Amino acid sequence: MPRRLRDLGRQRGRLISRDRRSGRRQNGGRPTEMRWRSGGGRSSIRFRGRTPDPGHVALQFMRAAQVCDWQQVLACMLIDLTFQITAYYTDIKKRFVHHFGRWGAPLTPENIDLSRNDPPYAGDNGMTTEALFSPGRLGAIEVANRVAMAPLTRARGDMEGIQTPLAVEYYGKRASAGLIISEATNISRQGRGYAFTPGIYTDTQVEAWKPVARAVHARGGKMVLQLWHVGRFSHASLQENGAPPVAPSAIEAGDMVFTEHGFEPPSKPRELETGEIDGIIADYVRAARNARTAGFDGVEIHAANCYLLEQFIRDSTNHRTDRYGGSIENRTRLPFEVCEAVAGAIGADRVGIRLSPVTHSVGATPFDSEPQKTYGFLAERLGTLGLAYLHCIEGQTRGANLPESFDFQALRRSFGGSYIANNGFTREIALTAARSGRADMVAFGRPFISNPDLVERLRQDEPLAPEAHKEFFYGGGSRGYTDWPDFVSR
Ligand code: 8OZ
Repeated sequence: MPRRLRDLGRQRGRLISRDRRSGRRQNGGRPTEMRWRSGGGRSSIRFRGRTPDPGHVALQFMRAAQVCDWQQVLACMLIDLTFQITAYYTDIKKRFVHHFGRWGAPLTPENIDLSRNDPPYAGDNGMTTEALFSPGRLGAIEVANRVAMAPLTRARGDMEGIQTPLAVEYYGKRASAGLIISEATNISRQGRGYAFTPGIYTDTQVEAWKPVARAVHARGGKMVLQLWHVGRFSHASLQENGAPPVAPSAIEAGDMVFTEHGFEPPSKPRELETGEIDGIIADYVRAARNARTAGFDGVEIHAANCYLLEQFIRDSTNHRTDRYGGSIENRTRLPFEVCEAVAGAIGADRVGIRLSPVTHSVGATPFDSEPQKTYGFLAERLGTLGLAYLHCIEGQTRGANLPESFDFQALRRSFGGSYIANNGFTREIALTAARSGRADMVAFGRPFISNPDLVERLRQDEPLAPEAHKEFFYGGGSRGYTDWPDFVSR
C-alpha cells in the first residue's frame, strides 16, 4: 500500500487476482480475490467473491479510512472501480446473451425477453435473490425456480405401457422442482425398447397420466412429458408380432436391453423406408397432442442418448442415401421435422428438445465424426422454430464425463433460446451456473430419486440423502420409489 496517493506513480505495485481455493494466480477471468500489493509486498484491502457486494466494499473502505488518510482510500476506490469495470466488460457478452437470447441478435423490442429481468450475476453474499431459486420462463411455461427434474426411467408401468398409479405420488412429491421432465415415454409400440416403460399412444395410457399432471399442478409444479422412440435399441420381444426394431440403417447396437425376461442383446434392426418416416413424425404429433390432453404443460423431444433421433443425426449410425442421410442437413432433417410438426400441433413455446452430442450411451454408439458442426447446425435450425428450450447432457450419462471435448455454450448460442444444463451437477456448480447465466435451468437426475424435496434441500444447504441403490432404479413397486422422506418430516 503506498503511503500517499502521489507514491502510486513511483511504486511498482500491481493488482493481482488469485483463485480462492488454490491460491494460484489467475490469468484472465474474473478475480475471486483482489488486493493491492506494493513494492514492499504488503497487501491491504481484499475483496472476495466473484462480484464484490457493494455493501461489503463500502465497509472495507470505511474501515480503511480509519487507519489511512483519504488519499489512500481514494486510490483504492479507483483501483477497485477499474476492476469492476473490467470484470463487467468481460461479462458483457454473457449478459447480452442472457437478455437478448443470442450474441448478435438485432436490438428490436421483440428480441428483448422481459422474463429475463433477473440479474444474471447475483452476489455471493446471499443479500440478493439467489438466481437458482428465482422464477423464470421457458417459452410458455413459467417456472418457480431454475432446478429441473431430469427424465428418470423407473420402469414401474405394465407391459401395455400403462403408468403405475404410484407415479401420482412419486411425481407429486417432486412438484417443487421448477420443471419436472417425465421419464422417457414411448410414442408408439414400435418406439419401445424397455419393458414396463409407459406410453402415450393409447387412450388408456393417457388416462393413467392425467392424475400425475393434476398432482403436480395441485402443488404448483410444472411438468412436460418426454417423447421417446428408441430406434435400434430394442428387442423383437418388445415389438408387435416380434418384428425387428427400426433404425436409420441396419446396424446393430451394443450393450443390453431390458426385456420382460431380463437383459438381452438388442435385436438387429431393419432400415426404415423413406415412405415410413412421415408415419413416425405423425406418431410424435399424436403423442404430443395426447400429452396436452393428459394435462402436461408441454413435451420434450428426446433426441439424446443414441435413440432413434440421435441415430439419424450421427454419421456412425446413419448410412442412408435418401434425404434423411448423407449430409449434415439430411441427417438432422428428422429431428428438425419432428420438432417442427410437434410445434405446429401444440405450439413451439411448449416444446423442448434434449441433445447429448458426446455420449456413447446407449448401445455403445460411436460419436458423430464432427459433433460440434453437426449439432451446431441442428441447434441453429431448431432456433428458428422458437422452441421452449434446449436441454443438453453435457458429457456422458454413464461413464467418464468429458464435457470439455464439446463447446456447449457455442451450441447454446447457435440455438439462441433458453438452455437447461444437465449431468452430474452439485449444489455449488448449479448455483454458479445459474448465477453466471451459464444455464437458464439446471436439471438434476439421480439426486431426485432419494430427495423428493431436492429444491428445498439445495435452498437450505441441507445434506442430501445418499444416492438410491441401483436395485431401486428400474421396476418394482413403492420401495425405493415413493418411500423417500422429505427432510422436514425425518
Ligand atoms: C436409463 C435406463 C433406461 C432408459 C435414456 C430413457 O437413456 C433413458 C434410460 C435411462 O435417456
